[in-house]
Amino acid sequence: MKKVAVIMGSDSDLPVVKPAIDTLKKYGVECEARILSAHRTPEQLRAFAAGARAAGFGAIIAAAGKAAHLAGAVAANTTLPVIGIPVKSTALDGMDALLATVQMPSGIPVATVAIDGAKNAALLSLQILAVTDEELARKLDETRAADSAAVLEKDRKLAEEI
Ligand code: RP5
Repeated sequence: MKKVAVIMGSDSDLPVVKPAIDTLKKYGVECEARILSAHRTPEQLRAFAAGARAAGFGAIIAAAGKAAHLAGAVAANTTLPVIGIPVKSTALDGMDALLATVQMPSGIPVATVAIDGAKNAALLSLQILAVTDEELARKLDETRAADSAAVLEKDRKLAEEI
């Protein structure tokens, strides 16, 4: 099975990114976590993105805050699917990172999830891998069904209580 890369712009992003790593592990998908920055380590980031397909990756998650050019810089150097996580920082509550991540120019797509939306980033990467992996697709379907059943159970309990 293909691997998923999880890149963060700084070690300070790790608490936000951790749910993505945990979700990938829960589904048994190999992930490689890296700290690489569009601004602080541009050469190393470019080399990683350019070699990612040959290295066996099927999708790349990129999380960054502030002037969040990380996901875009990755996408500029690979045609693997790139999923951007805008990370909330203090000054502008993550709106800066959201706009920097989502507003990509035509031709270089980044699939952007919600601010701090690490779990959805992981799930989206799994759904991408599941296009060609029936076992993974089955696991994702099972989780959806279980999540749905949990909501319906809460709905039933609420109706009983009120
Ligand atoms: C971004 O700037 C990083 O992704 C991080 O979210 C933010 C702050 O980085 P540090 O100053 O904490 O290293 O590049």
